[in-house]
Amino acid sequence: MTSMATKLSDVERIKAQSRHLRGTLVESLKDPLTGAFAEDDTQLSKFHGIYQQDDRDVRNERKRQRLEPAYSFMIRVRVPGGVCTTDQWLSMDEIARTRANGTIRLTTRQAFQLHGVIKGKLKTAIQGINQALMDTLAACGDVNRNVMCSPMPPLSEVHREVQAHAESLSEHLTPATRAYHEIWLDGKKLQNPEPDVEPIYGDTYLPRKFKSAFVVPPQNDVDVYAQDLGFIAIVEQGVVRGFNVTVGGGMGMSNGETATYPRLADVMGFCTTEQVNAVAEAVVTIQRDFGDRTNRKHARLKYTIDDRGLDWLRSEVERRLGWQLEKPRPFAFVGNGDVYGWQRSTDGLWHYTLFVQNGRILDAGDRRLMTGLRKIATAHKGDFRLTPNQNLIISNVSDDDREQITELLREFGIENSQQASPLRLHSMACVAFPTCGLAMAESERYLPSLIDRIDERLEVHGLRDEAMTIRMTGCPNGCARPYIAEIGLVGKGPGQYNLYLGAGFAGDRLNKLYRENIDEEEILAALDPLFARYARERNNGEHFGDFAVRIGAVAEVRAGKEFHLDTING
Ligand code: SRM
Ligand code: SF4
Repeated sequence: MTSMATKLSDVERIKAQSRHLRGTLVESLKDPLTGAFAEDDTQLSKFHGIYQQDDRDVRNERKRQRLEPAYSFMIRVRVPGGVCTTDQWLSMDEIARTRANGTIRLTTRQAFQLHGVIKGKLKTAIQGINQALMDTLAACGDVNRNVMCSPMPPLSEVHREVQAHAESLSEHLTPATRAYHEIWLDGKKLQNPEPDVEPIYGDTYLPRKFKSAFVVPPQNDVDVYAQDLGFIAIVEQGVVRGFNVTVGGGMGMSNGETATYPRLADVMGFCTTEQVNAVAEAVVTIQRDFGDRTNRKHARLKYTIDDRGLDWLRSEVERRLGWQLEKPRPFAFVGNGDVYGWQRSTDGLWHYTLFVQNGRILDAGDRRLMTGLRKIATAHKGDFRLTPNQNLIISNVSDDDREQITELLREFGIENSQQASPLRLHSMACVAFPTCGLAMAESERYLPSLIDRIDERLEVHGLRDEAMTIRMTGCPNGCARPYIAEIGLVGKGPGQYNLYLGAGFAGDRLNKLYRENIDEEEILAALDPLFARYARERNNGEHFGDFAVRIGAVAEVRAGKEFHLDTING
């Protein structure tokens, strides 16, 4: 028998015994003796958008004092396409201050996260989120996660249409279990008398997490190639003709395990707008049936495709659909970041893309982001869009109201020009310490000061105004999509990072390891000579990532399987 016949992973047992994600979560919530959940429930709570964590800054000290870890929970709130109303913002702001650690985190998948919610406050926090007409179901777990969509401020009609597809797909792939309502909302909203079945997922859901996104060229802001399933809008004369379908993207890998690697998605074919949900359902159910349930490190769609081939996947999709996908249509991407500042859309309204460093909404010194956005949410008549790069768009502002919003941004010290260089505007860092249980090095708390120092080096070489993407994560899981940044920094241990170079500026080529396990001084020493050469030798309009490949600093990576092949270090 093949490796597929080996033992199922333990999470499979937990899912199978969970009665559609119920487990003993109700009992765990009531247990007064600990701030934690029972072990199996910590896996199931993820499907409800809830992660058990502990404060890693005090972990050792508490151990020394023989106290249990300082447990609290992270709550992830789904926001399909990142679109939320000002009322929803104000609710998140209130819940963050009264139930969590007083900050809001905008994620790399256009969702909200709250950190530091203690067990006793979990239920009222979830109920508050539900009252604001949002939910946390399927924000995590082995299911389809928050569906992303390009926020594309300038194109109002196209945005409305593509966003509607994102919402429809999100709805279509939401688990059907009533467990969420029973546990968190006391069954209040329960109107459906049907028995609890999961028509798409089945009793054991997917082998692993699954991610999908819609993108509208030319901006690849959602990083469509990092998604399990992507839909690239083909727009002609302002009309969405359909979508190129991409499959098999993913970032996560494990240190020292070359069988795990980041992989960019392949374009599989083209479908019309009416066919989107059917195509998605076919891909999801194929992954449900063929994904590896024995090894969670080999369980994403990217490995199913590399094991069986793209042609196999396409024909299995077509067999399930009963019709054939069309050939992909031409498209082009120019970058994977956000476009900042005021932009006017085709319907005459205005949108301000606001830089939010690493997605963290809080007041810090003169930059009073949390208070400022609360004031803006109160005054603003349009809505907000969370971007795929951890930023926020103040959306649908009329001519008459634009000045007032600008004034408020200025008053609270949060205008883009008040805070950021081009490098910083193209930066992202994952959460890492102190909440992430998997972090090996700092990320969100460290990248800002490292950028100060890299900016100094860029200044010396006359490159201060160059846009380059830089992304940091505290471990190789890749939550800030670091393997498609021109400068990728991935935590290996306290103060130590792997430096990756050579990704495409549009998120269309993976980077490659350039230096391993280096500290801040070594990072600067590695980058400095490359910046010097880039300033002198670059071609007109050449991006830093392309340059690094052209001069042979790193080899070009053409497929995920090549990611670990020997590096030509310069
Ligand atoms: Fe992630 C696990 C944070 C986007 C790949 N991710 C985690 C956990 C939940 C740690 C854990 O399992 O205990 C982190 C919680 C930290 C904390 O304290 O908040 C975490 N991931 C995040 C967020 C908040 C990073 C951010 O700074 O914004 C992002 C939340 C997105 C959302 O709203 O749903 C986030 N994670 C991503 C992305 C980017 C994306 O989806 O576009 C990736 C890479 C794409 C991919 O999935 O391949 C990503 N996260 C992972 C992985 C590796 C998965 C793999 O296939 O190997 C893990 C670990 C795991 O699943 O075992 C992980
Ligand atoms: Fe945590 Fe690693 Fe994700 Fe950063 S990349 S949030 S350290 S799992």
